[in-house]
Amino acid sequence: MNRLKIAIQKSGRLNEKSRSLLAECGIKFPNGTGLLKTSARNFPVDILFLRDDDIPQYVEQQVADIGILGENVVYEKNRNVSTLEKLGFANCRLSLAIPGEDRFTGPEYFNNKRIATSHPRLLSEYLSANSISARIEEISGSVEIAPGIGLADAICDIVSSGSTLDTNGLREVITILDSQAVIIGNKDLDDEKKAILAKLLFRIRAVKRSNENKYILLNAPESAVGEICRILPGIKSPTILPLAEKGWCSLHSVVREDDFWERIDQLRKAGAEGILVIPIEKMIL
Ligand code: PRT
Ligand code: ZN
Repeated sequence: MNRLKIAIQKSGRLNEKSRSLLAECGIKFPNGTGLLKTSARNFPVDILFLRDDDIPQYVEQQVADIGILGENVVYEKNRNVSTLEKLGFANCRLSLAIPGEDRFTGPEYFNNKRIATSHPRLLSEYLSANSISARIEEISGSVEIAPGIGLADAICDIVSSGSTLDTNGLREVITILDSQAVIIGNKDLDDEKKAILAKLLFRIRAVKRSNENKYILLNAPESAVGEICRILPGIKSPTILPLAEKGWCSLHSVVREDDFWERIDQLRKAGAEGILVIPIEKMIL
């Protein structure tokens, strides 16, 4: 029986989330650290643990069939692979940052400067698209210390909260790329592997949707139901059940995590009471 080979990061920021995503998809595999390869017990997949930088090449060459990694690495490595699904975690951006005290005049600031980065391809694409001539100092880690030790005048690095830049007296001035974890795939999978992949993506989408949405229950006077249905459209439309108290009903629906608080404010204004919000375990449309 054919098995789909999934590459995930061996250790680092993506490791735990990648493992838990597979676990939430009901895929059971041994949890040992230090493993290079393992097989799921209840789903036809093998899991390879690799450095994220190597995943695009391995997927292109079909050492792995699919892989989970940051978009920044996918674009930087520029291999012949397809992006199959955005996963909504490990959100970050690739940005240019300069010493905090420097005046920033626009992209031309970088003319004739030395910029340290571990993303030389993306940086050089940005520089040529903006007709800037700068020197790229490629380093593999701790990019943020480069200006402090005199290796570079500025940096191009991954930023998430911005606190690393702050600590190192640097200021983010231009975002080159927004990134999140994605699944990439080999372009020539056979039909059997495609079928396993389709099953896996179906589960991943259900997990992703459940993380992006919450189940909401509330009580409301019947007169407010029309307005509340406009605020909470639901999957098809909200479920409405009568309450024992005359003139009142209970409404059940889903609400998106990202505009959740805004919706709650609108619901309270519309007359909703006793609002309960519950995590969703899986969401299948
Ligand atoms: O060993 P391996 O090569 O597999 O791992 P790695 O060291 O190359 O990568 P790792 O584990 O650090 O990051 C993996 C992926 O996580 C990256 O490719 C990004 O897609 C994503 N990601 C999300 C981040 C961050 N957030 C992040 N904050 N990658 C790195 N950082 C670093 C950044 O380089 C900087 O040093 O964190 C610092 C900035 O963080 P803030 O919060 O202070 O701004
Ligand atoms: Zn890496």
